Amino acid sequence: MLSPESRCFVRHEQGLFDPGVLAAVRACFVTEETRRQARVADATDARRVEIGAATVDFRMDARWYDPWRHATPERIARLWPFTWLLFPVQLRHITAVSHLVPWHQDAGYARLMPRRHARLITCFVPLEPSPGACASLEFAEGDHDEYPHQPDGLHGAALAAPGFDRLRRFTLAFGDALVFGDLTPHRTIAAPDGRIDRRSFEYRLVTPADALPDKDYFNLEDGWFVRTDGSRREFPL
Ligand SMILES: O=C(O)CCC(=O)C(=O)O
Repeated sequence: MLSPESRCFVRHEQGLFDPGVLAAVRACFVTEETRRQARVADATDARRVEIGAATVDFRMDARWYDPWRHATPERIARLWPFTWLLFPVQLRHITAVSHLVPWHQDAGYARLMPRRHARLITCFVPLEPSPGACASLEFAEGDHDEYPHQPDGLHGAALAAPGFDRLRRFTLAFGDALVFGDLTPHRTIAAPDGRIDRRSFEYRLVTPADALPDKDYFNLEDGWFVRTDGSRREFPL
């Protein structure tokens, strides 16, 4: 269980996902990637591809929710009361220095959205078989207010002058995730040997009370795609 009040935390969730299910989902990612990353819908999609993020077409796939469908209630309860995933999930395959996301708080990105959730958390799921040997995330510890953000190259929101003194990194195994609040400063870091080649999912979650009307979510507790008006569908397309 998480405290809905705290927006500044990071937790290493060990064994959140079934490694077999995650491996099958990773295989789909690898198989589909080239074809669906070529389906660039517009200029925004083109910018996503330039920073290693997925096109809208690639993000629209029911299989990206399989890791949650197969997670046990006990594991899902670790994230409670954040039980609604924003649809669609973000996918990333970073392969270049320009793909490294600079220091930011997710609240800074949320401000760029036309409609903003009051608060959200992120569940970062690395998809390479040995995540500890791949590019990952670094976090700044402590309590932080929301800082001003500005664009940095192709990245929409970055902290202007990050000067954090207490930094934290984690060594993840396949099936682990990092769960963090939307005021937790973080950035992408290259692998310990300097390589940049990592696929991942970024699931963003809200409490049902913070969900926005006329928007789709995936309800972790029953496996349906839901809206605040009570409607539910198998997949929102
Ligand atoms: O995938 C990455 O390297 C960065 C992800 C990130 O910054 C985020 O999920 O907020």
